[in-house]
Amino acid sequence: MESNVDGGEAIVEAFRNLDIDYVICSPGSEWPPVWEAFARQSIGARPGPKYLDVGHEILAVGIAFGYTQVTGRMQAVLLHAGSGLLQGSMGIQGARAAEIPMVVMSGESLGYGETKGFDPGNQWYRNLGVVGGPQRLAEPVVKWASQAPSPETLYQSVVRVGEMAQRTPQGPVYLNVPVETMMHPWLRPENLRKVPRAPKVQPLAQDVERIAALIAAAKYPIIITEDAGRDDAAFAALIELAELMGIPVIEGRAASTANFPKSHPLHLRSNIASHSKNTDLALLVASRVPWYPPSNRPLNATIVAINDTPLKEHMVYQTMYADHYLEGDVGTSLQLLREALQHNGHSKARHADRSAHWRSEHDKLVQAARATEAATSDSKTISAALLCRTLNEVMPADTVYVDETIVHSPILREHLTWEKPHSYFRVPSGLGQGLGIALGTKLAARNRPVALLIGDGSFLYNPVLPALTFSKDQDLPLLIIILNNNNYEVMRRTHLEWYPAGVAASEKLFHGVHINGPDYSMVASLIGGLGLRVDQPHDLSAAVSRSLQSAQGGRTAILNVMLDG
Ligand SMILES: Cc1ncc(C[n+]2csc(CCOP(=O)(O)OP(=O)(O)O)c2C)c(N)n1
Ligand SMILES: [Mg+2]
Repeated sequence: MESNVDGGEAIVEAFRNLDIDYVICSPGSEWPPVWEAFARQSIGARPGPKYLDVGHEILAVGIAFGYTQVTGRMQAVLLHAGSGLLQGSMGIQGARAAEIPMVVMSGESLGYGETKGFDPGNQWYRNLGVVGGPQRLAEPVVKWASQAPSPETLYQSVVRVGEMAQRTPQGPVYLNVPVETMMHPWLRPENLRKVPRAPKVQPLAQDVERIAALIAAAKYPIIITEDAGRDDAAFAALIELAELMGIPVIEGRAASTANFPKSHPLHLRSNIASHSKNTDLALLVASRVPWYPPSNRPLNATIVAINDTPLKEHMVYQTMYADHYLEGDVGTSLQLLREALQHNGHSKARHADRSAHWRSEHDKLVQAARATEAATSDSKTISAALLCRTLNEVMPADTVYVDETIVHSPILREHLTWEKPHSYFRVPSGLGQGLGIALGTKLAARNRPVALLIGDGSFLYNPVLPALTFSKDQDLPLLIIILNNNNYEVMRRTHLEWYPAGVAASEKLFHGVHINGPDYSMVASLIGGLGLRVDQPHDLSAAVSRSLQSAQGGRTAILNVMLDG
């Protein structure tokens, strides 16, 4: 047994055995026991997670989010008391919705300075206490929230939250660790072991056979997906199933990632409505909100939801009108379906006609998109389509795009090209998370260029200075491209749509849209980065190239692109 260690060591030891790579902390005065354990880890040159200090909670949560999104590996986030937890709660809520496993912890003091020989600091008595404990604040945005019961149970409590976070549906789990519990001596048990990762779960064979039979019998099957590409194996399995049966793949409006190669002949972009009348089988592959309003479903189709957790507890209302469910790991389910169909005599050759038909539809859609991009050639202003065209020309094929734009997001999804999984990530709802998620993405994918595409309003909502500081300090250069229309354009469009003949429309007197921002690119100079503002279409390509070079050379670039709307 190791002597002289306390609860701080128990926590870090649990992180080691949970295989956590990074402990991302927005500091607070409860954490000296954990810092002491990290100091011991450094001095002893022991293997273990790397500790990172971050200057804002949204950033800390976003970095963990972005890293896990790319690697699939759960990380730990340490926040401060109730206040830091509240500050980070928008990001934690985003992680819950995106099913990102995460251990989130903060502390409280239970002794209020009355324990002989230990003063936690009078701030805990004056300001920091939360009636009922900080877990009350976390409850609505995590899977499970509670207090570590005692020093003796602390290690296993941390292990347990880590294990829970990785069970389906994956998500953030919160543990409150009182200061006194962390300061209490801990006798490390001798037989501590690595914690197993959550096993994958697969559907029953008879359910797979039943769905395979539906696919085999369908005349006009379609696949709709939003999240299949989160997992490399599911991305690959989706291609194999689609190719075997000649089924087109359509990405839903809520697609959160790159789910299918853009150039694949079975990729039919995102127009679900054009298939609604004729499809007789809609396979919803990791697709939770395939059509809107929810009742606007394909009426003649059998609907099959294929997902590990098709019914999302974080949603207030959700119906897919599913006739069948295939539940379990998505990649495994798709692979089992393909194997069952192959076993029953299906082959690419047998469905070659259907594949050829969809190839020609795919070609038409691609041509239409290229034509829209080409039409920007002699434009006097910069449109989002021109920006996409330029990015397609200049950026390397392995670029990862992180998207925190609003009105431009559908244009980006339509026009940007990518082929590999993890080439695109949509930032979850709640403006301000883009920079953190982009930094976490870069932390996980240091060899790939990471480009954050962000609206000017969205940029304002981000903790820009802490993010730039972290980027410089941790050598995580980003390419930040601001799609600047100098307003909250979505608010103007919403107002106009609701009141087409209203006073605001006739007088051009809109509220809720005003920004009048500075040249945001200038903040790059604070960290020795490159800042460029571009107004003219003919300057765009060179500006993107210079920004890319800067980021590739280790200096974050901020490119402020003045758009025409
Ligand atoms: C934290 C938070 N506050 C407010 C909103 C409401 N909101 C949604 S979009 C938006 C405007 C974003 O502006 P910008 O990034 O410039 O995009 P544009 O509307 O110009 O496309 C706002 C304020 C939000 N989503 N999240
Ligand atoms: Mg804007």
